[in-house]
Amino acid sequence: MKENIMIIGASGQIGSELTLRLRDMYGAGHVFATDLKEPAPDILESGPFELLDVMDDKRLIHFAIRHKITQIYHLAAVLSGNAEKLPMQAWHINMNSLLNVLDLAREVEDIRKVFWPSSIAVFGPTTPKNNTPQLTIMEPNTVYGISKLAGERWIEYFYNRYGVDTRSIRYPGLISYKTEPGGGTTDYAVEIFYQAIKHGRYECFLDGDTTLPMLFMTDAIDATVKLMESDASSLSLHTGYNIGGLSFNPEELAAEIRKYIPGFTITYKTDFRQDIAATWPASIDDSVARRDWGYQPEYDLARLTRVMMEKIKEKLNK
Ligand code: NAD
Ligand code: AKB
Repeated sequence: MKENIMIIGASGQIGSELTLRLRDMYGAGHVFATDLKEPAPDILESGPFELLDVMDDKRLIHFAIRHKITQIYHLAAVLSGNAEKLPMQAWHINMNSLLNVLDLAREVEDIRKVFWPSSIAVFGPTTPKNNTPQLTIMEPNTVYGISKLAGERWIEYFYNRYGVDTRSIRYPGLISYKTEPGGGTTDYAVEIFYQAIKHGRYECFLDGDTTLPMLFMTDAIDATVKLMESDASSLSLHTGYNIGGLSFNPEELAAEIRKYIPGFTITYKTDFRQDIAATWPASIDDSVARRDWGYQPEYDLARLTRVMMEKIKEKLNK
């Protein structure tokens, strides 16, 4: 059966790269990008795009039927930093958008798989901080984390109750050069490169020793596609899979950047996002993802920094 894939939130940090990868794999005409806002020109030019609000359940169902959609990647959400500014609105968007998509998949027979990203934000202050296990104490105290944990319970419920093939990854902070991040706590690890190249200095909103799990976008996209392509029989989980990769703090990232910009300085002025980061893991045990579907990240901190420096310089010089 030919796949027709719908991406919701295609203009964001992940969607702007995932859409292009899926178009390479499935053919541009089979990957339908949607978002509330216009995407980058390469997405507009390489295949179908439509402005669509995921909260509009009627348009969603018409869209899915009209394009004979078989898989959905639902990426639209309010991220951790922005969610703390408007908690009720963030809860409404994060939960009801997911329920709209799950209900759509339950009703429309052609839709066979749904990908919805979870986050390391599902963990909280009582979770073991180092090498955080797949199954552990989860008492998140941010609205974003609570919505991700509730979302994980819902996707598993739809799998068990209605047979919707839901798949999910608990992404760590994602680092990329194409599209800037959309209001999270790990955003510093992208901002720092732009500020270092433009001004030779950066004022960080997290403390220098705040170690968090991070991943380069190429590894995140590879993991997503690998999970979605895996045989259903190999998957032992239909909640979010832990994936690790890198763990570093602002001080260590700054030291790596200094290899390219020796005079680079970092100063610290923490805000509410430090309190969020303090509740998240420092490193992740991803042995279940490695076992079930062969997760294997490739970028270390040195390689990630080299690519980010090169690509952001190129982008700023254009
Ligand atoms: P982003 O903020 O960059 O992109 C989200 C996109 O969703 C935006 O383009 C936005 O316009 C769109 N959107 C918002 N409301 C919408 C609506 N009502 N209808 C349609 N589109 C809407 O986010 P991202 O970083 O690409 O994250 C995508 C998903 O991955 C989210 O669920 C996020 O929680 C999760 N995630 C991201 C990271 C990360 O570091 N980027 C880490 C963990 C989990
Ligand atoms: C955020 O910081 O909100 C995201 C995430 C880790 O979920 N990058």
